[in-house]
Amino acid sequence: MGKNATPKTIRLADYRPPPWTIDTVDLCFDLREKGTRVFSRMTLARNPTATERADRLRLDGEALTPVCIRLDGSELHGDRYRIDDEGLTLFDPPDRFVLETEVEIAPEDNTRLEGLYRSGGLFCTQCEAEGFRRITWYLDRPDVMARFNVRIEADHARYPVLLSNGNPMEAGELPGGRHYAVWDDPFPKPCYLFALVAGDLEHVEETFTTASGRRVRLRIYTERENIDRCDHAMRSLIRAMRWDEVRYGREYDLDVFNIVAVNDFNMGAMENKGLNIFNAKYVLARPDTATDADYQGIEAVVAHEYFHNWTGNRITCRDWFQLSLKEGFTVYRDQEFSADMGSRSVKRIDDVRVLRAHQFAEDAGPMAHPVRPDHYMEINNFYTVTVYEKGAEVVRMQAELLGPETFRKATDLYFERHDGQAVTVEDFVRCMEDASGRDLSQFMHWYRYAGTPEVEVTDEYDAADRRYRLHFRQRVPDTPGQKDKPPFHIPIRVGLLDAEGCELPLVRADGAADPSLVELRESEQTVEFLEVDEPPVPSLLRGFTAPVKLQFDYSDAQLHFLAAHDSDGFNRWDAAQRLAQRMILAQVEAGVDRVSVPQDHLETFRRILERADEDPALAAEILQLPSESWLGDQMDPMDVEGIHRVREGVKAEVGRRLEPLLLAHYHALDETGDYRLDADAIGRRALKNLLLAYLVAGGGEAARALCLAQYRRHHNMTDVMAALALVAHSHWPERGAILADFAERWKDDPLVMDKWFSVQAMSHREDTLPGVQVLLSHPSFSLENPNRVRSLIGAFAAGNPLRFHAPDGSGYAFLVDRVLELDAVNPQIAARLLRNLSRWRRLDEGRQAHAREQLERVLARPGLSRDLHEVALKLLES
Ligand code: 7ML
Ligand code: ZN
Repeated sequence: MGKNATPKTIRLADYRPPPWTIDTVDLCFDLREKGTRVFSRMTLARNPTATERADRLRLDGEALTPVCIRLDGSELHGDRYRIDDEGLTLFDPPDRFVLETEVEIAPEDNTRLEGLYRSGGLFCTQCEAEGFRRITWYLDRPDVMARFNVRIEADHARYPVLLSNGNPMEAGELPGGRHYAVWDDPFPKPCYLFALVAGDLEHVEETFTTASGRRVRLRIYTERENIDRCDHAMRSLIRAMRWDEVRYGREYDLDVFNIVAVNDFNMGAMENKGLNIFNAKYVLARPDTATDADYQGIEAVVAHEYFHNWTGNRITCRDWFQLSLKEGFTVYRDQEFSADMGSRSVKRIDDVRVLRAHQFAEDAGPMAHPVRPDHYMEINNFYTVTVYEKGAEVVRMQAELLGPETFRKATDLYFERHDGQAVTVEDFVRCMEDASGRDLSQFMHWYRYAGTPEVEVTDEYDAADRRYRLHFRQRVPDTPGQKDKPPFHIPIRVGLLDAEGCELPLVRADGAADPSLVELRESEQTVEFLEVDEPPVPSLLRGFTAPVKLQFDYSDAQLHFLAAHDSDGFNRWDAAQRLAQRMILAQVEAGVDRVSVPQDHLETFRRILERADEDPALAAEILQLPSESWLGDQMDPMDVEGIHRVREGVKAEVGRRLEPLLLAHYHALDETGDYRLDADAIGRRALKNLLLAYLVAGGGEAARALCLAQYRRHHNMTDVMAALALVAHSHWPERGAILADFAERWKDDPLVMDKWFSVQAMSHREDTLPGVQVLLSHPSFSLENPNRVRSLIGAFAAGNPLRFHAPDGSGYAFLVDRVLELDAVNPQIAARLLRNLSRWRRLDEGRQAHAREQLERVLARPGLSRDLHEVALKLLES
């Protein structure tokens, strides 16, 4: 076995400041198709705040071929240093010195897509978290912040564009058809924010004038053939820049801001200082190639990466355990930005849907970890929904507790106090405390303990005293390595509705300043409301103010009432979801032969549809059934087939019973004129396509004709994909021809072909897995491209519970075959893919046996990557 055989655990408790710091680093890249060289010249100084006096300095470095090492100008003697697989050790270095090194690297062979690699005809980088060590020897840790100056040399004809961080300083010609460019970044930064791009790229350009009058040149670079798809990303960037000025008082700080779209990228995008690198999926959009969801994704990711300039770059993380300091906060910021750009409740619903479906599952499974983990083997495995989405919820709760004005004061303080520093979650929370005068020590539990708190609520109405009481009881479940947790500090927004559905005024017995905000701190707590003239219906956890599972014994009638009348859009949706879940799970558990839908559900459905004009996007959210995987998470063990059968049965029954109504609304919502991308048009398409899905499930001939016509009209990609997904599930004779038509139109467009792979991988048909097997050899597919892997293999494993969890274990065997192949190509992607097995303990015994066998097969493989090893181990240990 190789160096990865016994991965060691890194612990937060072992954090020590670096023994030396790096003040400046000058890099020179001699880019070649073969034999790329990296020259580095760094000035180092002993760190005065180091806790002990070290006699050696360890620099990280992997897959580097040494050429030369010089210290203060002289070639270093062989007994002054040692090189191994993971770095360079200098013995007895001086207190201050200049280290010059030269290494050779092989970006052309780098399929891991970490460090410097080739993507198509480009050179590009991805350094977060620990990719920089694959470029040169360095203190590859975020608390070492240095000033970078970068010179790039490359063939002029093949690589006319040479980019790095900061401001462009100089460029010119070199002998032999080569040229160079020099970039200087005036802001000290950790090396994970380093970036370089070289290639033959086109760009679009705009000028942005900041609030204080600074002019910034904005550019988005892409391959020539995609230059007509950059508009939306550019407009999103400008909106994000303005929003950050208004909402947080944050201005951009360099002369240029560049975005590059690349085809081969492990994640969504990366916030490198002044040079964001993006997965092309989150830049490129045109109405005929991108869906509404794609457009919204681009706006959110562009904003997310831009917002990192302050939350991540100007203020960075002390160590990787603090990852949520930048990611949780930045996700919160991008969520609020999107909420301001579109419909706030719809955005909240979408975010909570992701949180509940993925983060709650993570928190309840073998990979559960706190928002701030205290140990890891491979940091790449901790870019999780817990660190990101629950981390965002934890920031949101603090904003909720402080209120908007105080929260703004607190963030102002954070930016002022910590600008230019590498800090911790405690530093952030201390700013919240200092700005508000509140004690948030109990609140810190949210960072420290894993597991989703469960809050049980009961109520009591006292007619004689006109008092209404809510009794709360909270419990935080045990998670791997953490038992018997103390009660959390939980903000719960509430409202009370009278029989007409009107808000009752809230008068709190405890005189709370904000009577609608309940702050739980105890395991059991009661809140009393005064002057309540009738027994109210409580609307609890409005806007989902805390990432908890809230239990209240609502009657069906109360839920129907809330779904129709709650002034909180989020809770209208939530009530409808609870009802649908109840109805479906009851029938799954009863094992009914004939699925039915009660009359009052149809009535609520009708009522919401009839009022849908006010907010079609919200109506589409409310009328959507909970997903199979969410429903599965509510059962123990989950009944994969039962859930699928009943959920489809409900859809079909609604489609049949409401057919005329659905058809009428479908036609009313259908776009006649030009395609528009505003919130209303997006909402109308979402609702229309949901109705189409119900109609097709109902099985009527009219629905099928509508669906085929919608595909053939090719009006916009949202409508095309909605129709194509329904076609892909179907046994219609046209299915083959339509899928072939789509592939023929889009075979040269990889991002669109990803959609074609996904709809086939997610098809309910029994022949889906063999179909996916065949698609592995499609000319557009490649195991080396993460987007292709996600769209075919990831979509099958994550988006098709029925076929992935086939009772014979074939889905698991297929996944593990691919994971093992991939581990040799791209360990990060392999490890992510394997996580699709993390629910395996929640399945029946037969499926568990198959899953265990496959996980054991992974662990038995010699030479596993650290990434995959850690995931397989944790999944089996549970
Ligand atoms: C989250 C990112 C990474 C990993 C991007 C990589 C990032 C790390 C990077 C929300 C929106 C867009 C991208 C991501 C995401 C997983 C998710 N610093 O900016 O966080
Ligand atoms: Zn981020």
